[in-house]
Amino acid sequence: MSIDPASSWLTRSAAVVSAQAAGRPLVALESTIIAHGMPYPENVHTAREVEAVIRAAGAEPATIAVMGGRIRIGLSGDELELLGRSDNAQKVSRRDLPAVLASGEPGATTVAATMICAALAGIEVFVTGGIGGVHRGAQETFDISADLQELVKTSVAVVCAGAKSILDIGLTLEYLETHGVPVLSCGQDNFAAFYTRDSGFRADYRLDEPEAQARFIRTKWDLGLSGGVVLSTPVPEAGAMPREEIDAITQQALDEAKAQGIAGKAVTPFLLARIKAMTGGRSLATNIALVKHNAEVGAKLALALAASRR
Ligand code: PSU
Ligand code: MN
Repeated sequence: MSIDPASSWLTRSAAVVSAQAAGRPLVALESTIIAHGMPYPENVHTAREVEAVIRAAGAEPATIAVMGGRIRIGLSGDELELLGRSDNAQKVSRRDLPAVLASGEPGATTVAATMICAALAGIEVFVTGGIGGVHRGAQETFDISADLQELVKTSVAVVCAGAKSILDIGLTLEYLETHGVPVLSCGQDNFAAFYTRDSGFRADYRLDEPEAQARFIRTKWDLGLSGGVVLSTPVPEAGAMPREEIDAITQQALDEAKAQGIAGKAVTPFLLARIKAMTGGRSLATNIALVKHNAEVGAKLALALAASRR
């Protein structure tokens, strides 16, 4: 039997090992949202709540991060706390993984890097807040998140509340269509826009039931059509923000980024931080509500996908 060299970089938590041994489905979670997406202590509190939602639904959460030169699949409560408090965790996307593993520094994985690690660990479903995409003005800047290429390559289902309107959502969907990445929607016809329920763009297929979502995804992979699937579900009505307010704030953040010459991997964190500051605590409440809802949808999908394998 040949030994897979990638597996020597993975360390699974005890909870993940026993879930995999028992055939209990896993749901991957990213760590950028903990290290860079929310302030302490709400980040750690939310990470724990999201894990609890997944467990209550009968699946096992596996929060993914880089720590001590290892890809960690599943973190303990203490490790979540450490990551949540740390102010030096690197933002790790596909191209950064080797460097951060080699340095031994703590790393928070983006959607792209979390997909890679989930696939290495044999996890089919990954829950996040919002995916990266084609930035507004990408015709000039070429700023297209590595998340999209990862969705092209890596066979993991990504459950999200759509994408933030800091992006050009229309071009993001065009890009995914060109590369054959299906965009499914749960609960409404349209693709969601993170803080608000409706991006104004239709998803490719509306599939409300986890069994139907699982059938779609399993069929794609059975056919050898490798690559990811986006499953978008809108933030619950009660948690959504008014569209006009978030649009105005987004425009101001974009103007500031341009004026300050922000570029490269700093663009997304800059925009997220400015929006967070300008909306005060309300955007944080929305963020927490949508991630918890995504976790519920993702856990049900993981159970249905596991059942479809038998
Ligand atoms: N969009 C959000 N929240 C986030 C991110 C994107 O609404 O936290 C993070 C995710 O980790 C995503 C990354 O994978 O930013 C994309 O960064 P970039 O645009 O540099 O690829
Ligand atoms: Mn970018």
